Amino acid sequence: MLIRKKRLGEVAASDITDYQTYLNRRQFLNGAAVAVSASMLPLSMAHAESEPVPTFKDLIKSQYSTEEKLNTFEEITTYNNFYEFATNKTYPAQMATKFPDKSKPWRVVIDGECDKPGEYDYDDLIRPFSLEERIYNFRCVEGWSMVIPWVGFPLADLIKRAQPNSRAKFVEFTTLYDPEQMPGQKRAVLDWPYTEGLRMDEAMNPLTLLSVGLYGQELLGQNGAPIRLVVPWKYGFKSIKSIVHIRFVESLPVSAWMKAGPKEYGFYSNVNPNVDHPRWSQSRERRIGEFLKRKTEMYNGYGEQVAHLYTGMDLTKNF
Ligand SMILES: Nc1nc2c(c(=O)[nH]1)N[C@H]1C(S)=C(S)[C@@H](COP(=O)(O)O)O[C@H]1N2
Ligand SMILES: [Mo]
Repeated sequence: MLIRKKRLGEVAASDITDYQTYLNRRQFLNGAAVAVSASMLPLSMAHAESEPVPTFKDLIKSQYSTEEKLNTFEEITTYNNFYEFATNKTYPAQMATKFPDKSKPWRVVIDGECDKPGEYDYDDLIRPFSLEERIYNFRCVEGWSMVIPWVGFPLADLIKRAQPNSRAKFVEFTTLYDPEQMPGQKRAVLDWPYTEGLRMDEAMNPLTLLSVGLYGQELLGQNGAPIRLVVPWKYGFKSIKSIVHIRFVESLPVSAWMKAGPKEYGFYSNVNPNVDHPRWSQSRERRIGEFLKRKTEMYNGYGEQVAHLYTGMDLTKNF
């Protein structure tokens, strides 16, 4: 995949029209919804009631954005993976409508091998960081993919603020553990809470984001509100949702998926069409909304930005 390089700060007309076209179409659908009762509408249209409010304004498309066609807001918010709510793809949207509970503060702890650890309320955490780069990411997971206009900031910005020390080799992330809010955690499908990890250089790569929104509005529960990771050259499960803890560590963090299936889920999980999952081929993917499968690209098309991180490594061993 070609990533069109753009100078920072350059605003293309399409950056604005993507979202404006979307809003106009929503308005039209809302009009139609008055005539037909919501229960008669297909799921995607019934969604018209929860109209996105563009919370984030004056967003500028990042130089790393792809020009590929975006998936729709409906697709992105109704086809999800979020085991804390359900193990299928459609229930998280229905189960996470009240998540996270707005009456509870969302706290994020940053600690481990760093000079400036801290515990932040969500608003304080994100306030210092610019949200003006909207990155059109592209995830590819177990045969499906989407193109999503994430709103977020580079994880590197937060890492610099925390000032990791020389022992910090990896970053470990942890999702909220609260079975009352996340009923899936009452079942032992994974070793809760969900955890993930990145090597420090992966975490510092400018493509690695902390995302707080998509399509100009705050993240919905099913997409990992209020803050989640986005690592576009890795399989989807690396992009951990609803983060409450970021920790700098010396040794390789064992993620929830590595514990669940060490032969199937490695630490790196870079998108690689040449290395199959033990139970399925990873050479092709279905872009949600398309009928025919397309070829999966090495590093999900981001090789130019990330291949250097893995030079000299055997990618069949370090899967
Ligand atoms: N905490 C948590 N994070 C998670 C998951 C999960 O079950 N729990 N699923 C992962 C997987 S497998 C995928 S494919 C992506 C899906 O993100 P999306 O629903 O926003 O498309 O989230 C990832 N992050
Ligand atoms: Mo996934």
